[in-house]
Formats: sequence, C-alpha cells, structure tokens
Amino acid sequence: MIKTLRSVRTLGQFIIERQADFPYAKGELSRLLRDIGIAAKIVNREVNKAGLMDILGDLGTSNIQGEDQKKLDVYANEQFISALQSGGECCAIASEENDDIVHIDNEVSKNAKYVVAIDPLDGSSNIDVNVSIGTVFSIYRRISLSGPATMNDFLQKGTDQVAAGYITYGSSTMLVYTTGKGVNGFTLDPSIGEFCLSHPDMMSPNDGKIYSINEGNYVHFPEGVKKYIKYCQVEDDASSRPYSSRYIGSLVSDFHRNLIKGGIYVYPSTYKSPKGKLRLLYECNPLAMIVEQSGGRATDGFMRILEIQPKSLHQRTPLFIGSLNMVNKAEEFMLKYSAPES
Ligand code: AHM
Ligand code: MG
Repeated sequence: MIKTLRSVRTLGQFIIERQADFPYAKGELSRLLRDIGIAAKIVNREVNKAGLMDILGDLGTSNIQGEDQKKLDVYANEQFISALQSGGECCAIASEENDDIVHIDNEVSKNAKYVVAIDPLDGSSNIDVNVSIGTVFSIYRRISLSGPATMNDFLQKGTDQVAAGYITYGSSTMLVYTTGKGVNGFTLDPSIGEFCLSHPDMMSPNDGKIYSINEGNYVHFPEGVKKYIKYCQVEDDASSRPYSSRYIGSLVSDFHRNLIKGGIYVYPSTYKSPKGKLRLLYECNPLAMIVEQSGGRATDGFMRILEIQPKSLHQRTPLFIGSLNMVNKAEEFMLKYSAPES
C-alpha cells in the first residue's frame, strides 16, 4: 500500500488562504504577518545559539522602565523593526525597548495602513538560563489618515486590534496568532525552516488545574488575590483542587501552557507596583485578544483588558488571564475583597 504524506500547511500558505476571510483586503495584513514570521525565524536562530555566542549578558543600557536590557533583547528589537521596515506595510512601531514611537518614514512605508506594538523578547531574565522566552505583538489599523503615525494610532483599545500573536522560543518554537477569527498555532520545523500548522483552532479549556503567579510576592498582593490563592490550594474533589502551581516567569510560556492545558495566569497589582508590572499595549492586549478568541478571558481583576482605554505607550495593568471559569472565580474574589472604594 502506498502511504500518502500528510499535507503540511506552512504559515505563508495559511495566511494566504485566510485572506479570503477579508474579502476587501488587499493583502497588506497578510504581508505584515509574513514579515513578523520572517523576523521570528531570525530571532529564533539567535536565541538557539545564545549559549554559544558572546551575546549573553547585560548590554549595560536601560529601557524606559529602568530595567537592564540584555543583548538579545536589543537584537530581537532590531530584527523586528528591520523586517517591518523592509516589508512596507507598517508605518510605525511601539516597542518595549524604545521610549518613543519608532517611525518608518521611507517612501514605501510612511503611508502604510498599520501600526505594530511589540515586546520583541519578553522574559529576558530567563535568557541566560536556557528557559523559554517569547515575543508578543499587536497590530492596529492607524486612525490618522496619512503622514507620520500619531500617538492616537497606538492609544486604541484592545478591542480595535486587527491581529495579535506571540512566538514562544521553547523546546520547540511556535508562532500563535489571530486575526479575530479563531486562533491557530504553527510550530517551526527547523529542517525546512518553516512554521507549519500544528495547532489549528486552538481552544482554551473552560476549566483548568493550574494557577501561575509569583507567590514570592504574596505579602504584597491585594486581599482578593491572597484569598484566591488559598482557594486554589484547598482540597475539593469536585473542582479538582488543590490546583498545581506553575510559574516559569516568562509570560508567553506561562500563557501558552495554560492556553493548551487550562489554567490561570495572574500578575496583580503589588505594593511595589500598584499598577501591576505588565504592559497593556504589547503584553496584555495581544494575549487578551488571543485568549478571548479561544474562549477564555482576560481582566485586570475588575474590567475586561480589551476595554481599557490606553493613556500612554508603556502603561501597565494588573492581569488575570486564562480559562474562562478560573478567571471568573478570581474576579469574584477581587470583587468581594479588593473592590476599589467608589
Ligand atoms: P520583561 O518584559 O522585563 O521580560 O518582564 C515581563 C516578565 C513576564 O514575562 C513575566 O511573566 C514577569 O515579567 C515575571 O515577573 P516577576 O519576576 O516579577 O514574577
Ligand atoms: Mg516584556
């Protein structure tokens, strides 16, 4: 009997097929996603050989948050900016690594329709120790009509995202994205250098058994979070508690695991960071769009992440994200024990 090869769909093929979902589209968004996929492969190559090259360690500069940047962060930032620059479909970028908007003002790009918010390499404290890291990106249609992009082009609510995604550089490298019509995941096959569809129509389980939070900060957490953690640890057969605690310290990796297995990731406000640590535009909004598209939920403890009106590029927000029923339960605790006084 002749065995037929199972057909492989590459990211490039899939993006083109899906263009039909947007009958009036001219292919710009497809090309933009393709450009991000190309940069991801280049960054992946460097991440993989990070241990071999003199690319580890602090570069000695700080970003706007006052955090040390690693060399690989800078490299990833340059790669994504350069791919978007040469692709011609993006007129400006907001990056975790740049204080201000990066304008792409060459003739091809300056009137392009889209702006991109990106965290080029998240979880950078894990680079030196071989733990998986990720990229998170968000794409908006600009609202300014022409010329250089404006701050307002970036300060749109998460509900206005036209596409969002992440790349996780782990035991294998995956790119997961949505254009608002479901979530699909692609695994990089290093032998052919292509992202191949491996996780079609990803769905977040409604319930899960994993909670992910930096419990070392327990004393600084709001009462609602403390009570929710205790709830996760109580024995209860009906809800499969106690849950397992899993925390990698790389948002993308923690999120990705919970998306597949079912779970909740929480980075709440703390005494040290009253607004939380994570950034709304290029960390929380893209993952919130993905989780909602897969049937899960993302809130700041009280309000849907995608409905927060951003006021600045590097704005932070608390984040409760993951399986629908788990986020609902955590929110119940927040409302009961930590609701802001009105
Ligand atoms: P970064 O953008 O500086 O890498 O910080 C974001 C990271 C997330 O990936 C991770 O979930 C979180 O910070 C971990 O923070 P903490 O060490 O406070 O638990
Ligand atoms: Mg980050």
